[in-house]
Amino acid sequence: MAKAPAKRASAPAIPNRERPAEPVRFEASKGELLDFYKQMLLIRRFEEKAGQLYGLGLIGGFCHLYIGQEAVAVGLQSALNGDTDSVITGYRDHGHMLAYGIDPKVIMAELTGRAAGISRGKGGSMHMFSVEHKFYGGHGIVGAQVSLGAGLGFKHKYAKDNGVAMTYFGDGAANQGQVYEAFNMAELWKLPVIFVIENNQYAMGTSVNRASAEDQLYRRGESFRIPGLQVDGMDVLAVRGAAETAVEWVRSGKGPILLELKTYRYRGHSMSDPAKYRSRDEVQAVRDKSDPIEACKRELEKLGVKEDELKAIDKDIRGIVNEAADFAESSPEPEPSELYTDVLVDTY
Ligand SMILES: Cc1ncc(C[n+]2csc(CCOP(=O)(O)OP(=O)(O)O)c2C)c(N)n1
Ligand SMILES: [Mg+2]
Repeated sequence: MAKAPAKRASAPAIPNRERPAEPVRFEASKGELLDFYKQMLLIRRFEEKAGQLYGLGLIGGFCHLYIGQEAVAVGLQSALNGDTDSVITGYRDHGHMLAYGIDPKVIMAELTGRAAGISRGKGGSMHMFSVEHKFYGGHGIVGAQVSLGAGLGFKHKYAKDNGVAMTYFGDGAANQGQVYEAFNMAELWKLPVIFVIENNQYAMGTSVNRASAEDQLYRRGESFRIPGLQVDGMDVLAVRGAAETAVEWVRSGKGPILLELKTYRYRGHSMSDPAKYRSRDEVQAVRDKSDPIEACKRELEKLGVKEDELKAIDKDIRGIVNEAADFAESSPEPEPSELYTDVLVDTY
């Protein structure tokens, strides 16, 4: 049985290594908190719609939803500079794109395999990409994006563009060999990379406790002298606070940092997972006690935001998502001739 998301733990000391500042929970203004709320709700409603479209057969192939993990992408990416900083993740990628301000229409069009999609309808859920938005995928090979993320960090350092590479991966991916090769190079060359482990407690049907000898994943960088912080990934303000610490550390040239975000996914691994490895009660307990959007709503209510205003926001967001779905459904599929474009045909 998975553990409930825990509170942040301090970084253990690495001998002769400066420690990052202790993260402070972000003090958001009402406007900032409303923004976080809207972004998290957009991801949730978008993913619910994607689940429906999948059920209707409008989305094919694999489809991994981000429901439950919204505070991670929103809290972290709100601290980035979209003009300079790059983001890369695995196949559970819709939320990271929405949190980076990419139009829901082109994401939904990609999911449904339409020419207007962000990868021209030829990538689908797992293979979205936008250099323009500094979103570098969307990768189906578990852990592959971590080495690529180190490469993005190398690029930022080489070009002296002051950017950082936010490199997300899962608790399962954290056991992949190439992750540690990337850690070594990133620290050795002091690359500006924020490694983010989204510990949603499961890798497909395997819980983190069953698969990981060291299940305190924020410690996984210690052998490479990369400091780590464990963060409550269900609290958008705690996430944003940790992001501030991480961005400051990395941007000032101190090398990479590792964040472990304790979170939870409510849906199955992908749309085709019946999730028999955990009980409904377990999922319900997290929903009841730790839902990131409900928690944010309670904070907003404390700041005097009224129920009516929150309802109006939900209505607006449902409108945006429905518009994205209508756009996707009414857009044409790629021309058959597109089968032969964007394909590597040379030999090297
Ligand atoms: C190299 C490789 N091995 C196995 C798989 C099959 N696979 C896809 S997702 C997954 C689990 C990964 O879990 P985690 O890293 O925790 O990410 P999450 O799905 O929880 O976001 C596995 C084993 C794969 N895609 N690539
Ligand atoms: Mg996982």
